[in-house]
Amino acid sequence: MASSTAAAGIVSTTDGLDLVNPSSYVGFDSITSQIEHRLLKRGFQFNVMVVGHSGLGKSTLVNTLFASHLVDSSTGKDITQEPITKTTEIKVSSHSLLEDRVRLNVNVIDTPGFGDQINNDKVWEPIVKYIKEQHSQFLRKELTAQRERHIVDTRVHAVLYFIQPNGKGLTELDVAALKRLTEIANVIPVIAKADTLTLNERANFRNILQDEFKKNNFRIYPYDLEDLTDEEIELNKSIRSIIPFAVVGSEKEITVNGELVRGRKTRWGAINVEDINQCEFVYLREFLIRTHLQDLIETTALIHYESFRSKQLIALKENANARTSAHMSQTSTTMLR
Ligand SMILES: Nc1nc2c(ncn2[C@@H]2O[C@H](COP(=O)(O)OP(=O)(O)OP(=O)(O)O)[C@@H](O)[C@H]2O)c(=O)[nH]1
Ligand SMILES: [Mg+2]
Repeated sequence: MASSTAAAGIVSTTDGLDLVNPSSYVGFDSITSQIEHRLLKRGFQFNVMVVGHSGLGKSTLVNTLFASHLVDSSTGKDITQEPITKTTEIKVSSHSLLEDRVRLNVNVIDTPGFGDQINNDKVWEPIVKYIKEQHSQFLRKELTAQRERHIVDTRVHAVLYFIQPNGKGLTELDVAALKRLTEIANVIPVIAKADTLTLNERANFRNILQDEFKKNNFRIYPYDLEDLTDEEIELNKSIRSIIPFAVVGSEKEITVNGELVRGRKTRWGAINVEDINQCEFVYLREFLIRTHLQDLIETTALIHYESFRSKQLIALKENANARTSAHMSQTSTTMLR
Protein backbone atom coordinates (compact mmCIF):
# COMPACT_ATOMS: atom_id res chain seq x y z
CA MET A 1 0.00 0.00 0.00
CA ALA A 2 1.37 3.47 -0.80
CA SER A 3 1.98 6.11 1.90
CA SER A 4 1.94 9.81 1.13
CA THR A 5 5.62 10.60 1.76
CA ALA A 6 5.88 11.66 -1.83
CA ALA A 7 8.98 13.62 -2.59
CA ALA A 8 10.15 14.32 -6.10
CA GLY A 9 7.58 11.84 -7.43
CA ILE A 10 8.72 8.96 -5.19
CA VAL A 11 6.07 7.18 -3.13
CA SER A 12 7.13 4.66 -0.47
CA THR A 13 5.07 1.53 -0.08
CA THR A 14 4.61 -0.51 3.08
CA ASP A 15 6.39 -3.46 1.43
CA GLY A 16 9.54 -1.34 1.23
CA LEU A 17 9.37 -0.60 -2.49
CA ASP A 18 9.64 2.92 -3.81
CA LEU A 19 7.13 3.72 -6.51
CA VAL A 20 8.43 6.35 -8.85
CA ASN A 21 5.90 8.68 -10.44
CA PRO A 22 7.70 9.93 -13.53
CA SER A 23 7.27 13.65 -14.09
CA SER A 24 6.77 13.18 -17.81
CA TYR A 25 4.92 10.50 -19.75
CA VAL A 26 7.02 7.37 -20.39
CA GLY A 27 4.45 5.27 -22.18
CA PHE A 28 4.79 1.82 -20.59
CA ASP A 29 1.07 1.78 -19.81
CA SER A 30 0.68 0.71 -23.42
CA ILE A 31 2.39 -2.59 -22.57
CA THR A 32 -0.94 -4.41 -22.13
CA SER A 33 -2.07 -3.37 -25.59
CA GLN A 34 1.33 -4.37 -26.99
CA ILE A 35 1.00 -7.82 -25.42
CA GLU A 36 -2.59 -8.05 -26.62
CA HIS A 37 -1.57 -7.07 -30.12
CA ARG A 38 1.18 -9.69 -30.19
CA LEU A 39 -1.10 -12.42 -28.83
CA LEU A 40 -3.85 -11.55 -31.30
CA LYS A 41 -1.39 -11.62 -34.16
CA ARG A 42 0.06 -14.96 -33.19
CA GLY A 43 -3.23 -16.47 -31.97
CA PHE A 44 -3.63 -19.24 -29.43
CA GLN A 45 -2.66 -22.85 -29.97
CA PHE A 46 -4.89 -25.37 -28.24
CA ASN A 47 -4.40 -29.13 -28.53
CA VAL A 48 -7.19 -31.41 -27.38
CA MET A 49 -7.15 -35.21 -27.42
CA VAL A 50 -10.00 -37.71 -27.15
CA VAL A 51 -9.44 -41.07 -25.45
CA GLY A 52 -11.55 -44.01 -24.25
CA HIS A 53 -13.21 -47.33 -25.07
CA SER A 54 -14.11 -48.05 -28.66
CA GLY A 55 -17.32 -46.76 -30.25
CA LEU A 56 -18.21 -44.23 -27.53
CA GLY A 57 -18.60 -41.35 -29.96
CA LYS A 58 -15.15 -39.75 -29.59
CA SER A 59 -14.76 -38.85 -33.24
CA THR A 60 -18.36 -37.71 -33.46
CA LEU A 61 -18.07 -35.45 -30.42
CA VAL A 62 -14.95 -33.62 -31.54
CA ASN A 63 -16.67 -32.92 -34.81
CA THR A 64 -19.75 -31.69 -32.95
CA LEU A 65 -17.69 -29.59 -30.51
CA PHE A 66 -16.51 -27.11 -33.05
CA ALA A 67 -19.01 -27.94 -35.79
CA SER A 68 -20.53 -24.50 -36.16
CA HIS A 69 -17.10 -22.88 -36.41
CA LEU A 70 -14.91 -25.43 -38.07
CA VAL A 71 -13.54 -25.60 -41.52
CA ASP A 72 -10.66 -28.01 -41.99
CA SER A 73 -7.77 -25.66 -42.58
CA SER A 74 -5.80 -28.14 -44.67
CA THR A 75 -8.52 -28.90 -47.23
CA GLY A 76 -10.88 -25.97 -46.78
CA LYS A 77 -13.79 -28.43 -46.68
CA ASP A 78 -16.43 -28.42 -43.99
CA ILE A 79 -15.20 -31.48 -42.09
CA THR A 80 -18.61 -32.24 -40.66
CA GLN A 81 -19.79 -33.35 -44.10
CA GLU A 82 -17.51 -36.36 -44.04
CA PRO A 83 -18.83 -39.66 -42.67
CA ILE A 84 -17.18 -40.78 -39.44
CA THR A 85 -15.46 -44.13 -39.55
CA LYS A 86 -13.72 -46.21 -36.93
CA THR A 87 -10.47 -44.62 -35.79
CA THR A 88 -7.54 -46.97 -36.32
CA GLU A 89 -4.53 -44.74 -35.59
CA ILE A 90 -3.70 -41.53 -33.76
CA LYS A 91 -4.76 -38.78 -36.12
CA VAL A 92 -4.27 -35.04 -35.77
CA SER A 93 -6.47 -32.55 -37.58
CA SER A 94 -5.87 -28.82 -37.49
CA HIS A 95 -8.59 -26.22 -37.42
CA SER A 96 -8.73 -22.52 -37.07
CA LEU A 97 -11.42 -20.58 -35.24
CA LEU A 98 -11.71 -16.84 -35.55
CA GLU A 99 -13.90 -14.97 -33.14
CA ASP A 100 -13.89 -11.30 -32.38
CA ARG A 101 -10.32 -10.71 -33.69
CA VAL A 102 -9.00 -13.68 -31.68
CA ARG A 103 -7.56 -16.55 -33.64
CA LEU A 104 -7.67 -19.95 -32.01
CA ASN A 105 -5.76 -22.75 -33.67
CA VAL A 106 -7.14 -26.07 -32.51
CA ASN A 107 -5.42 -29.39 -33.04
CA VAL A 108 -7.76 -32.30 -32.45
CA ILE A 109 -5.95 -35.54 -31.68
CA ASP A 110 -8.28 -38.45 -32.31
CA THR A 111 -7.18 -41.84 -30.99
CA PRO A 112 -8.32 -45.44 -31.62
CA GLY A 113 -10.73 -46.80 -29.00
CA PHE A 114 -9.71 -49.35 -26.39
CA GLY A 115 -11.16 -52.80 -26.27
CA ASP A 116 -10.88 -54.14 -29.79
CA GLN A 117 -7.50 -55.74 -29.35
CA ILE A 118 -7.07 -59.39 -28.37
CA ASN A 119 -4.75 -58.29 -25.59
CA ASN A 120 -5.95 -55.10 -23.95
CA ASP A 121 -3.02 -54.92 -21.60
CA LYS A 122 -1.61 -51.37 -21.67
CA VAL A 123 -3.60 -50.27 -24.72
CA TRP A 124 -3.18 -46.71 -23.50
CA GLU A 125 0.61 -46.87 -23.87
CA PRO A 126 0.69 -45.43 -27.45
CA ILE A 127 -1.36 -42.49 -26.14
CA VAL A 128 1.01 -41.93 -23.20
CA LYS A 129 3.92 -42.21 -25.62
CA TYR A 130 2.37 -39.59 -27.91
CA ILE A 131 1.87 -37.12 -25.03
CA LYS A 132 5.45 -37.63 -23.82
CA GLU A 133 6.85 -37.29 -27.31
CA GLN A 134 5.32 -33.82 -27.62
CA HIS A 135 6.97 -32.82 -24.32
CA SER A 136 10.24 -34.26 -25.45
CA GLN A 137 10.11 -32.43 -28.80
CA PHE A 138 9.39 -29.15 -27.02
CA LEU A 139 12.30 -29.70 -24.63
CA ARG A 140 14.66 -30.48 -27.49
CA LYS A 141 13.64 -27.26 -29.23
CA GLU A 142 14.14 -25.28 -26.02
CA LEU A 143 17.60 -26.72 -25.55
CA THR A 144 18.98 -26.10 -29.01
CA ALA A 145 21.61 -23.37 -29.26
CA GLN A 146 19.63 -21.42 -31.85
CA ARG A 147 16.29 -21.48 -30.11
CA GLU A 148 13.26 -20.54 -32.23
CA ARG A 149 11.70 -17.30 -31.03
CA HIS A 150 8.33 -18.92 -30.80
CA ILE A 151 8.26 -22.71 -30.44
CA VAL A 152 5.17 -24.24 -32.03
CA ASP A 153 3.31 -25.90 -29.20
CA THR A 154 2.12 -29.45 -29.88
CA ARG A 155 1.82 -30.41 -26.22
CA VAL A 156 -1.57 -31.93 -25.34
CA HIS A 157 -3.47 -29.36 -23.27
CA ALA A 158 -6.59 -31.39 -22.56
CA VAL A 159 -7.50 -35.07 -22.68
CA LEU A 160 -11.23 -35.72 -22.94
CA TYR A 161 -11.70 -39.16 -21.41
CA PHE A 162 -14.88 -40.94 -22.54
CA ILE A 163 -16.69 -43.18 -20.06
CA GLN A 164 -19.27 -45.78 -21.15
CA PRO A 165 -22.80 -44.90 -20.03
CA ASN A 166 -23.23 -48.26 -18.25
CA GLY A 167 -24.60 -46.72 -15.05
CA LYS A 168 -22.28 -48.91 -12.98
CA GLY A 169 -18.84 -47.31 -12.95
CA LEU A 170 -15.35 -47.41 -14.41
CA THR A 171 -13.96 -50.52 -16.05
CA GLU A 172 -10.58 -51.94 -14.99
CA LEU A 173 -9.17 -50.55 -18.20
CA ASP A 174 -10.54 -47.07 -17.39
CA VAL A 175 -8.94 -47.14 -13.94
CA ALA A 176 -5.54 -48.15 -15.30
CA ALA A 177 -5.67 -45.66 -18.18
CA LEU A 178 -6.92 -42.78 -16.02
CA LYS A 179 -4.23 -43.41 -13.43
CA ARG A 180 -1.52 -43.11 -16.05
CA LEU A 181 -3.04 -40.20 -18.00
CA THR A 182 -3.85 -38.01 -14.98
CA GLU A 183 -0.15 -38.13 -14.06
CA ILE A 184 0.94 -36.54 -17.32
CA ALA A 185 -1.91 -34.37 -18.65
CA ASN A 186 -5.04 -32.37 -17.83
CA VAL A 187 -7.75 -35.03 -17.94
CA ILE A 188 -11.42 -34.07 -18.28
CA PRO A 189 -13.74 -37.09 -18.04
CA VAL A 190 -17.07 -37.12 -19.89
CA ILE A 191 -20.03 -39.51 -19.80
CA ALA A 192 -20.40 -40.61 -23.42
CA LYS A 193 -23.72 -41.09 -25.26
CA ALA A 194 -25.63 -39.50 -22.39
CA ASP A 195 -28.84 -39.73 -24.46
CA THR A 196 -28.95 -43.42 -23.53
CA LEU A 197 -29.50 -42.49 -19.84
CA THR A 198 -32.43 -40.69 -18.19
CA LEU A 199 -31.63 -37.47 -16.29
CA ASN A 200 -31.88 -39.41 -13.01
CA GLU A 201 -29.60 -42.15 -14.22
CA ARG A 202 -27.08 -39.53 -15.35
CA ALA A 203 -27.05 -37.85 -11.93
CA ASN A 204 -26.59 -41.19 -10.12
CA PHE A 205 -23.88 -42.29 -12.51
CA ARG A 206 -22.05 -38.99 -12.05
CA ASN A 207 -22.06 -39.49 -8.27
CA ILE A 208 -20.70 -43.01 -8.63
CA LEU A 209 -17.92 -41.79 -10.92
CA GLN A 210 -17.00 -38.83 -8.69
CA ASP A 211 -16.65 -41.28 -5.77
CA GLU A 212 -14.46 -43.54 -7.86
CA PHE A 213 -12.19 -40.65 -8.85
CA LYS A 214 -11.78 -39.82 -5.16
CA LYS A 215 -11.24 -43.41 -4.11
CA ASN A 216 -8.54 -43.85 -6.75
CA ASN A 217 -6.93 -40.50 -5.96
CA PHE A 218 -7.07 -39.35 -9.57
CA ARG A 219 -5.94 -35.81 -10.12
CA ILE A 220 -8.78 -34.62 -12.34
CA TYR A 221 -8.64 -31.16 -13.98
CA PRO A 222 -9.30 -28.31 -12.93
CA TYR A 223 -6.78 -28.00 -10.12
CA ASP A 224 -6.89 -25.34 -7.40
CA LEU A 225 -3.44 -23.81 -7.62
CA GLU A 226 -2.18 -21.23 -5.10
CA ASP A 227 -2.54 -18.11 -7.21
CA LEU A 228 -6.25 -18.47 -8.03
CA THR A 229 -8.68 -15.71 -7.09
CA ASP A 230 -11.73 -16.46 -4.89
CA GLU A 231 -13.88 -16.16 -7.99
CA GLU A 232 -11.83 -18.74 -9.88
CA ILE A 233 -11.92 -21.12 -6.93
CA GLU A 234 -15.74 -20.79 -6.85
CA LEU A 235 -15.94 -21.40 -10.60
CA ASN A 236 -13.77 -24.50 -10.29
CA LYS A 237 -15.95 -25.78 -7.46
CA SER A 238 -19.09 -25.52 -9.57
CA ILE A 239 -17.33 -27.10 -12.56
CA ARG A 240 -16.11 -29.95 -10.39
CA SER A 241 -19.66 -30.69 -9.30
CA ILE A 242 -20.74 -31.38 -12.90
CA ILE A 243 -17.66 -33.33 -13.98
CA PRO A 244 -17.90 -35.73 -15.74
CA PHE A 245 -19.98 -33.73 -18.23
CA ALA A 246 -22.80 -35.82 -19.71
CA VAL A 247 -22.45 -35.30 -23.45
CA VAL A 248 -24.21 -36.23 -26.66
CA GLY A 249 -22.58 -35.98 -30.06
CA SER A 250 -24.17 -36.02 -33.46
CA GLU A 251 -22.94 -35.82 -37.00
CA LYS A 252 -26.41 -35.00 -38.32
CA GLU A 253 -28.87 -32.17 -38.23
CA ILE A 254 -32.48 -32.96 -37.31
CA THR A 255 -35.65 -30.94 -37.10
CA VAL A 256 -36.78 -30.06 -33.55
CA ASN A 257 -39.87 -27.82 -33.23
CA GLY A 258 -39.56 -26.90 -36.87
CA GLU A 259 -35.93 -25.83 -36.48
CA LEU A 260 -32.92 -27.55 -38.00
CA VAL A 261 -30.47 -28.35 -35.17
CA ARG A 262 -27.55 -30.66 -34.53
CA GLY A 263 -29.08 -33.53 -32.60
CA ARG A 264 -30.12 -37.16 -32.23
CA LYS A 265 -33.41 -38.98 -32.30
CA THR A 266 -33.76 -41.16 -29.20
CA ARG A 267 -36.47 -43.40 -27.81
CA TRP A 268 -37.55 -40.45 -25.63
CA GLY A 269 -37.72 -38.01 -28.49
CA ALA A 270 -35.27 -35.71 -30.22
CA ILE A 271 -32.24 -34.26 -28.42
CA ASN A 272 -30.75 -30.96 -29.46
CA VAL A 273 -27.08 -31.17 -28.42
CA GLU A 274 -26.92 -27.40 -27.99
CA ASP A 275 -29.79 -27.40 -25.46
CA ILE A 276 -28.38 -27.24 -21.91
CA ASN A 277 -31.52 -28.83 -20.49
CA GLN A 278 -30.85 -31.98 -22.49
CA CYS A 279 -27.08 -32.41 -22.42
CA GLU A 280 -23.98 -30.71 -21.06
CA PHE A 281 -22.19 -30.38 -24.33
CA VAL A 282 -22.44 -26.58 -24.26
CA TYR A 283 -20.92 -26.47 -20.74
CA LEU A 284 -18.04 -28.60 -21.93
CA ARG A 285 -17.40 -26.33 -24.92
CA GLU A 286 -17.59 -23.17 -22.78
CA PHE A 287 -15.23 -24.72 -20.28
CA LEU A 288 -12.72 -25.77 -22.92
CA ILE A 289 -12.56 -22.79 -25.20
CA ARG A 290 -13.76 -19.98 -22.98
CA THR A 291 -13.44 -20.13 -19.20
CA HIS A 292 -10.43 -22.49 -18.97
CA LEU A 293 -8.61 -22.20 -22.29
CA GLN A 294 -5.69 -20.17 -20.97
CA ASP A 295 -5.53 -22.17 -17.75
CA LEU A 296 -5.39 -25.48 -19.63
CA ILE A 297 -2.49 -24.17 -21.72
CA GLU A 298 -0.66 -22.73 -18.71
CA THR A 299 -1.20 -25.75 -16.47
CA THR A 300 0.19 -28.02 -19.16
CA ALA A 301 3.33 -25.90 -19.35
CA LEU A 302 3.76 -25.21 -15.63
CA ILE A 303 2.82 -28.57 -14.17
CA HIS A 304 2.91 -31.44 -16.64
CA TYR A 305 5.65 -30.26 -18.96
CA GLU A 306 7.70 -28.89 -16.06
CA SER A 307 7.65 -32.21 -14.27
CA PHE A 308 8.69 -34.02 -17.48
CA ARG A 309 11.41 -31.44 -18.09
CA SER A 310 12.95 -31.60 -14.63
CA LYS A 311 12.96 -35.44 -14.67
CA GLN A 312 14.69 -35.42 -18.06
CA LEU A 313 17.27 -32.85 -17.03
CA ILE A 314 18.07 -34.68 -13.80
CA ALA A 315 18.46 -37.93 -15.75
CA LEU A 316 20.75 -36.17 -18.24
CA LYS A 317 22.90 -34.80 -15.44
CA GLU A 318 23.12 -38.17 -13.71
CA ASN A 319 24.11 -39.79 -16.98
CA ALA A 320 26.78 -37.17 -17.55
CA ASN A 321 28.09 -37.63 -13.97
CA ALA A 322 28.15 -41.39 -14.36
CA ARG A 323 30.04 -41.03 -17.63
CA THR A 324 32.56 -38.61 -16.09
CA SER A 325 33.25 -40.85 -13.09
CA ALA A 326 33.51 -43.92 -15.35
CA HIS A 327 35.98 -42.01 -17.49
CA MET A 328 37.97 -40.84 -14.45
CA SER A 329 38.24 -44.30 -12.94
CA GLN A 330 39.30 -45.67 -16.31
CA THR A 331 41.99 -42.98 -16.58
CA SER A 332 43.31 -43.65 -13.08
CA THR A 333 43.40 -47.42 -13.70
CA THR A 334 45.40 -46.78 -16.88
CA MET A 335 47.77 -44.49 -14.97
CA LEU A 336 48.27 -47.07 -12.23
CA ARG A 337 49.14 -49.76 -14.72
N1 LIG B 1 -26.63 -42.69 -28.94
C1 LIG B 1 -25.53 -42.04 -29.29
N2 LIG B 1 -24.76 -42.51 -30.29
C2 LIG B 1 -23.64 -41.83 -30.62
C3 LIG B 1 -23.24 -40.65 -29.95
N3 LIG B 1 -22.10 -40.19 -30.50
C4 LIG B 1 -21.79 -41.06 -31.49
N4 LIG B 1 -22.72 -42.03 -31.58
C5 LIG B 1 -22.71 -43.16 -32.52
O1 LIG B 1 -21.77 -44.13 -32.06
C6 LIG B 1 -21.09 -44.74 -33.15
C7 LIG B 1 -19.58 -44.61 -32.97
O2 LIG B 1 -19.20 -43.27 -33.06
P1 LIG B 1 -17.69 -42.79 -33.27
O3 LIG B 1 -17.67 -41.33 -33.16
O4 LIG B 1 -17.10 -43.42 -34.44
O5 LIG B 1 -17.03 -43.45 -31.95
P2 LIG B 1 -15.49 -43.52 -31.58
O6 LIG B 1 -15.43 -43.47 -30.11
O7 LIG B 1 -14.72 -42.53 -32.33
O8 LIG B 1 -15.14 -45.01 -32.09
P3 LIG B 1 -13.67 -45.62 -32.33
O9 LIG B 1 -12.97 -44.73 -33.28
O10 LIG B 1 -13.94 -46.98 -32.87
O11 LIG B 1 -13.02 -45.73 -30.99
C8 LIG B 1 -21.63 -44.04 -34.41
O12 LIG B 1 -22.62 -44.86 -34.97
C9 LIG B 1 -22.22 -42.75 -33.90
O13 LIG B 1 -23.30 -42.29 -34.68
C10 LIG B 1 -24.08 -40.19 -28.88
O14 LIG B 1 -23.83 -39.16 -28.22
N5 LIG B 1 -25.20 -40.92 -28.60
MG1 LIG C 1 -13.13 -42.68 -33.53
